[in-house]
Amino acid sequence: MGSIHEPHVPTISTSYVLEPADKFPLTDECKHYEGKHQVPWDIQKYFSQRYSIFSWYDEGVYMTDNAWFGVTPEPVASQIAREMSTIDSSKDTVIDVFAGAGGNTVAFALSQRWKRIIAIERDPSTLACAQNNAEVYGVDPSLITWVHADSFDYVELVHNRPEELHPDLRIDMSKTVLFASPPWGGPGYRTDEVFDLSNMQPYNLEKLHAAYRKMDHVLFLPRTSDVRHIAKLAPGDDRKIDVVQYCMEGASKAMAAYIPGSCPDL
Ligand code: MGP
Repeated sequence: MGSIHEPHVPTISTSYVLEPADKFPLTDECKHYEGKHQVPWDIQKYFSQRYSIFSWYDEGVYMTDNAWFGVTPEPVASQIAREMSTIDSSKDTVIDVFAGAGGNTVAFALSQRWKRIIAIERDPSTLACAQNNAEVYGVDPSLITWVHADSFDYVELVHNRPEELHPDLRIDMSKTVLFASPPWGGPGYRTDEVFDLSNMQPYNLEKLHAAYRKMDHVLFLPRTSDVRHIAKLAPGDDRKIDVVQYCMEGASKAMAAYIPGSCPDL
């Protein structure tokens, strides 16, 4: 008996180095703690502040244990989103390069200021939490393009090989603001009276600046960061960097530096 031959239809598939992420499933690392007794000791302080971190915590917010240290509390994330809303209206895209559990991404989305939000997270469980939390907050899913990647790889592709990015991840740098809330190397920063940003781990100020300097960007940094160090990043004598301290209940939580991009050919 002869075999049946299917006609050979060539398929054209285009694969990109980075593509938008699908919905990631919650994993065992993604937790919604309901009582302090369930919470590891080193994050119990943050659990006590859970409603200032996410006011809708009880509606089903999930976080990984590592995300608790760095997530931006909701009032601060909302204030930053309000401040960034006043950035010149030619900008229509914001990139949250360290999306974490989604605190800032959700605030950007709720501000309704941005046509596109690109949110990058390299840990799959943390990304799953962020996607879940955006849903909890009722964010329009079409507003956020999630990316599962190392954000330095993404930024490098944006600058040097944009054709290797899926079209939904390509951006016009002149219309984009980058927001970076990087890891600070844990809560140890608090022991320094003035925090030396050259020592920030795993990415110090020089590394962040080298990656972002061509774009308008906002760096979210320890409250005691050395502002003289930040001032050196201004891209010219006539350009200024705004540094804002964000406080809750009268005490600073962190600062943000609003840094203009330098000319692309610098
Ligand atoms: P904190 O270190 O817990 O200080 O973080 P706090 O709450 O003032 O504690 P106290 O005991 O000194 O009073 C304060 C805020 O900084 C957190 O809510 C986060 O928004 C932010 N934050 C803290 N860490 C360790 C990080 C980090 O590593 N990365 C980022 N991006 N933000 C962080």
